[in-house]
Amino acid sequence: MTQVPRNLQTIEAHMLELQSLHPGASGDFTGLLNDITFAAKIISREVTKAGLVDILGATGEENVQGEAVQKLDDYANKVFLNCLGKRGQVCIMGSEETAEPVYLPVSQGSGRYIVVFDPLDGSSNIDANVSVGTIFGIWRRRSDRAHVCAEDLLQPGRDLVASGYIVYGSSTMFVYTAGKGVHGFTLDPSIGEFLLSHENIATPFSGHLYSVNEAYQNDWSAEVREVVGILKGGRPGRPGGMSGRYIGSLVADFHRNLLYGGTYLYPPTTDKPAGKLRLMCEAAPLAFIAEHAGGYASDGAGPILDIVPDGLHMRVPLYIGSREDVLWIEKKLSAAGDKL
Ligand code: AHM
Ligand code: MG
Repeated sequence: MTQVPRNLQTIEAHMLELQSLHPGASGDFTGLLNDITFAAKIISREVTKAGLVDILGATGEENVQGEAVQKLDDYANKVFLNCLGKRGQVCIMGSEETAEPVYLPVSQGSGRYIVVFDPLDGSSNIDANVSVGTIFGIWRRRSDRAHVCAEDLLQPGRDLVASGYIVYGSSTMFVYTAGKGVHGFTLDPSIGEFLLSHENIATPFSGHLYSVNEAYQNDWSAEVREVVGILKGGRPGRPGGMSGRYIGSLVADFHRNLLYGGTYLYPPTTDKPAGKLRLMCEAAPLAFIAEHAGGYASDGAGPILDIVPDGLHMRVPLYIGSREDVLWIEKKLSAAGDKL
């Protein structure tokens, strides 16, 4: 007979426990996190079904119901836009998929929070059944309620209230921090609940994995080439090189390295002098997770978390993962004044 489960904790119960540490809390923040979990479940369901689209004959412009087939990243974006801040807690939403931030009416509700997200990162991998993910960051509004402006949106990662990601892999996992440890929850699809599976994640101080798209090496600076060469061959005092692992899906690469120890690199290239990844919806939320798990994230010159965005879609080079390894990379690159 199946064993009766004991000590299961749902993500909602975990968030409520967090809320109880703040006796005066209005529940707005917990409600917002709940909205994000709900959106994640909907996206997870659709991502899991993605491979069935062809079998069901929906390869053209319309699906079997005669509806237009939506690209999954567009679908995920709409799910986030529709699910979040229903109680008026959110004043601005920023998405990787949307050119301009969305300013929400705050006549009802507190409008206290700003949410920025990448609804479906790595979506080019979907057709091959490779893991994809969602990334989100939550900031607090700074100005008074009636005058929400771009300044409220353009805050550094250091000021995040919470951030997290969902990885749609062999199972769906929700990992987040609200500044009190990094916690991971695995979706049990049979009951539709995220259950606490990884409490207080601590990433190894140094790792044995490096993740970078080496096809770009001719477009890197000489310093980046040297750094990657040393990672592969073994650093002085740390003999034995690292192993390469690159999925090409940031959330999945980051998640694996967080658990096993390792570093993800997306350096500048000649045609992308600021790298590819976006500060607000990718780099800063993951940097916040990394630091709260004992890791570190850098743009090669200093902490990602200290960078003040100049726009919603600002791009940054990203070196993120095990603290000691990323600090070593930062030291090498900043000493050389990394130039292409
Ligand atoms: P996306 O936000 O358009 O999906 O791009 C981000 C993705 C990351 O998930 C991944 O790490 C990176 O792009 C891969 O880029 P490349 O193919 O240049 O290595
Ligand atoms: Mg992305």
